[in-house]
Parts: sequence; C-alpha cells; structure tokens
Amino acid sequence: MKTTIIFSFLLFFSPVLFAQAFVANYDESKVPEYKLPDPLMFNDGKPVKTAKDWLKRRIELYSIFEKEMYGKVPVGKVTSTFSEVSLDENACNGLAVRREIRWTLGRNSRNVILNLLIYLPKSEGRKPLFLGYNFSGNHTISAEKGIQIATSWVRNNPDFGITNNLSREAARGSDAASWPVNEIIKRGYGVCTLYYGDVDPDFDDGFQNGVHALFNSQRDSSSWGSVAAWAWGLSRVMDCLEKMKEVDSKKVVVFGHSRLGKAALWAGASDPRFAMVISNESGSGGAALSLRKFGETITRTNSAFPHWFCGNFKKFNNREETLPFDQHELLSLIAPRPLYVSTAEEDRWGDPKGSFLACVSASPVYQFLGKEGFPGTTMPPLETPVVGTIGYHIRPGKHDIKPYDWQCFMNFADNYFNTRKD
Ligand code: GTR
Repeated sequence: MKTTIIFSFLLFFSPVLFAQAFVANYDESKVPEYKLPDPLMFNDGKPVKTAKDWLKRRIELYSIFEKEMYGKVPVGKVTSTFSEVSLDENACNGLAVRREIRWTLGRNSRNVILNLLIYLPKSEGRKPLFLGYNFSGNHTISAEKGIQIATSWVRNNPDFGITNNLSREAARGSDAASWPVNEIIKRGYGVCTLYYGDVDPDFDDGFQNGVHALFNSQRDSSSWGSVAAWAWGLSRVMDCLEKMKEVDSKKVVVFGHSRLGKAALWAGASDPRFAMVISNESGSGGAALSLRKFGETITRTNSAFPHWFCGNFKKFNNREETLPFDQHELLSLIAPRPLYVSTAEEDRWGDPKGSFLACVSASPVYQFLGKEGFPGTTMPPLETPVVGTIGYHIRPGKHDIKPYDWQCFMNFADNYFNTRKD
C-alpha cells in the first residue's frame, strides 16, 4: 500500500519535481544567439523556387520531424467500427444534439476503443466543428449527467477521489470551465472530444499499451512516441467524422492545449484533412522555438516525459544548436491552411515569445504559397490578437485555456470559414 502511494505520488508529481530540479532560463538577455534554418531552403542548400519545389521540400521537412522528433507511425491498416452509445436530442438546455460514439480500432486481433463525445448545433445542414482531446475523460468537460465516465487509465487525483487510476462521478464537470460548449454551439460550431488516454495512456510503459500495441512491429530510435500516437488518433477520429452527414468534414478545426496542443500541431502537419489548426500554449515540442532554450527545454521534456518523442530526439538534449530544424518549420508544414497560436503571459515555461517568433518565421512559407501569412514582427500587447493566415495572441494569466482564448479561436474560424476569400 505504502509503495503504491509513493509510486502514485512520484507519477503525479514527477514533472513538477523535474521542473524544480531543472533551472529554466527566464532571462531574455541569456537567450543564446541562434540562426533559424530556412524552411524554404532544401537540405542541400538549394532554394525553393516554385510551388512544385515546395511540395518536395515539404516532404523533406516532414521526414526530418518524423525521423528526429515525433517518430514514424508503423505502416499498416487498422479496421474501424462505429456504434452509437447514447443520443440526447436536447443537450445544452435544448441547444444541441449530444452523441457518444464508440469508435473501435482493430488490428492483429487487438482493439482500442475511442469514446467520442460529439455536440452539434440543432440547425439544419453540415456543421463546422472543433476537434480536440480532453485531459481527464469526456465526463469532465460538462456537468451533463448522461455522459459516460471514462474507464481508461487516468492519473490519480485526490481532489476527485480518483485512485487506482479509475475516474469517478466526482470528476464530472471538473474541467467544464475549459470547454464553453454552449457558447461554441451558439456560434454555430460543433465540438468533438475524446480522452487522450483512450489513444495512449500518458505514462512511460515501453509502448505496450494504447494504439502502439495495435502494431507489434519492431521499434527503433525513429519509432513513434506518444505525441505522434495522439496525433494519429486525431486522424482516426477524422475518419469517423467524415462518415457523419451532420458534420462538415471540410471545416474541421483540430485544436489542443499544452501537450495536446503539441499533438494538434503534429496532427495538422500530418493530415491535410484538418482545415485549421489551433495550438494553445503548446510550448516546447509544440509552437515554441527550441533554439531559444527559454523555459522548458528539450532536455527537460525528454527527461520528464521520455515517451512523448522518439528515441532520436534525445540526441538533442543540451545540444539544441545541432538541431537540423526548429518549430517554425513545424508551423510551416501546416501552410497554406490557417493556424492560430495562443499563449499566456504567466506561462513563461511555455515561452510565449518563442511561439510568436515561430509564427514570424513560418510566415514566408505562407506568403510563398500566396497567403497573407503572419502580419506581425514585434510582440503585441496583451489581448491584442495579430491575425493573418497565422494568428497569435498573448493574454494575461496562467497556463490554461480560458473563455478569452475560445473567443479568439471562434473569431478566427468565423473569419476563415465565413468571411475571407483567401
Ligand atoms: C508540462 C510540460 C509541458 C506541457 C504541460 C501540459 O509538465 O512540461 O510541455 O505540455 O505539462 O501538458 O500541461
């Protein structure tokens, strides 16, 4: 019993303990000098001159990220089956239809169940939709009683009486503040969410569980980590959304907060079916430049979460200057599709400025492809979004997802889906 308590404590607090042992730099004057690689330059130094060149360069860039950072998804098909678990035609005080869908992925006589929670406005026609993972189970995003309690592995949490890694009724609605479903529905968008642990539980298990287990392929230093698994899971959800006649699958916005923002960015880079990508405070391994070594660094991420990225990424621990890429190039892989990056002033760990600079340096790719790109060069004041094909804001407050962030995401989506022509 005692060992279990100590183990659970370490599992829960290890990122915090690591963070304390690791001294992060928060001083701009100590940011080392660096030169960002040019996304519009091939590895052999030749410039990208035509749209056709960019398609080749894009493949080159994508494979660098795949091999050195997120890891490669094994080749091979999975089967998928759909079953409706619940339907409430009067959810959100009558504003929405709420469905729970069990989307089962199968391969090699194993199954992984993705429990999807989908809210759609009641109006006629296909709806644009925000797709994103939740951190602790579908039942945590809303207090609505009908939503099933997650049964996958969850982190223990004494606040909600969660022990033995099993969630409970007490956690219902606990994260509702991050999910303004009624507001989203009123603006005409649907929401699809699932618990990220359904796809891959967030602990270092040697890749034995979650979707990694569907593929019993030999692993090597470039095999997929958990962030790539979460990104791949989002694409499998897209397979399901494409089958739903109520959803406009050409207007699916993939979004995520923090580690799930890292997954959303990689999903957007990997799967062109996502029409728009939103990263909220994704930080290191997400939208923030690694070469700045500000706040969380590669070494710290790789030590606290060794399962997030592939084995090759560890060679850049304390050697950021040897990186053959940086995160502005990840953002470039999303071009020409609209991309929104949001940050928070007190989330210095996530380096808001490093994320801003990544937007600035991804902009030339958007412009090369005939888009507006990112119309900013100096950090904007708080709550003053800079909006082009790439959008960015910094708001006051801590690492979190707030109603203000959602307002900006919906304004950005409205602008692209309903107003702009480019
Ligand atoms: C932190 C981690 C960050 C961020 C965050 C989160 O511990 O260092 O990269 O992803 O967790 O996901 O909340």
